[in-house]
Amino acid sequence: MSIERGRGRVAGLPTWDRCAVMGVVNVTPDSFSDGGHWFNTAAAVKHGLTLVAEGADLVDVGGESTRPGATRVDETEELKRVIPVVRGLAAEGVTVSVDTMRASVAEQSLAAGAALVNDVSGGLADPAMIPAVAAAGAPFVVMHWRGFLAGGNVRGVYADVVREVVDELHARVEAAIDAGIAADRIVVDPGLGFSKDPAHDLALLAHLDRLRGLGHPLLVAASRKRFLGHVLAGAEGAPPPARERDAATAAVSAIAAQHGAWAVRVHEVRATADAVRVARAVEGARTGGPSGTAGRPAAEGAR
Ligand code: PMM
Repeated sequence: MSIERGRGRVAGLPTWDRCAVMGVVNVTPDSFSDGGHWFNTAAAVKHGLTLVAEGADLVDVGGESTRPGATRVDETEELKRVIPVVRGLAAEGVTVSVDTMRASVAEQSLAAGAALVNDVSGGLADPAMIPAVAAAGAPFVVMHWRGFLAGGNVRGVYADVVREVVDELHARVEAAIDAGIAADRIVVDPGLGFSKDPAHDLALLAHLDRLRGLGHPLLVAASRKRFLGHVLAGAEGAPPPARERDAATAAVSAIAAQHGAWAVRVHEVRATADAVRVARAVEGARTGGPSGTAGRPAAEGAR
């Protein structure tokens, strides 16, 4: 089976002949790596459209920081941040994903035109989430999550991180299917950096095949994360700031694409859009199949 055939398709979403690129728009004042920059509706919509022009296939809109120790925003504020941006991007024909742990935000985003619900808690933070997604018939990202992190990383203890993440994701996927979400609408994500240290993140990236063994399309979200800072710093050095981790992020995108990820979630799209196309071309050369005909969108002028 070629990587392409094994990459999987998500019912209810467009299909791509390569790893898809999910661009991130965080409508938050305090997000981990790009917070504060797109913190109003017009700027956030404009940024989402720029990401599409640069090669994003989907745009993930979030209104709540998932940074360790971040205080939760209340529901009204999250709705106020997210819904107009979802509506604005969907009206422009963008395939929008909503990054939320709240069923109400997911429901209203779907009503406003979102195509996919991305819940970093895998449905654990809000018991109404999975029933709401099931009722709407929407695709759902189940991320590996061990709970909110308020000080310390007490939940990040593993005897075998790959096995435990696979088993815990499997349990969440079963729960989602039992509650009525169609199996062909479920995407899995190892949740890099969530209750995981750099060695855990690297072990998961080294075993993407085991995650793909879950039998669902795989989303990899490494963008600007702490483990990349750790890798770039080396043994003694100080990690570069989040915004200086984009080349490293694109390297992970190439690795993820080569190992059959369905999509990668990134803040800086251009380099990753190139990386997934190169991975597709190499895959085509290896299998003798097509090398991927769709080039980058017309971002040339903007480069
Ligand atoms: N990470 C963040 C936010 N949303 N969604 C998924 N599916 N997987 C992730 O790993 C993930 C996510 C945190 O990163 P950010 O605040 O820099 O966007």
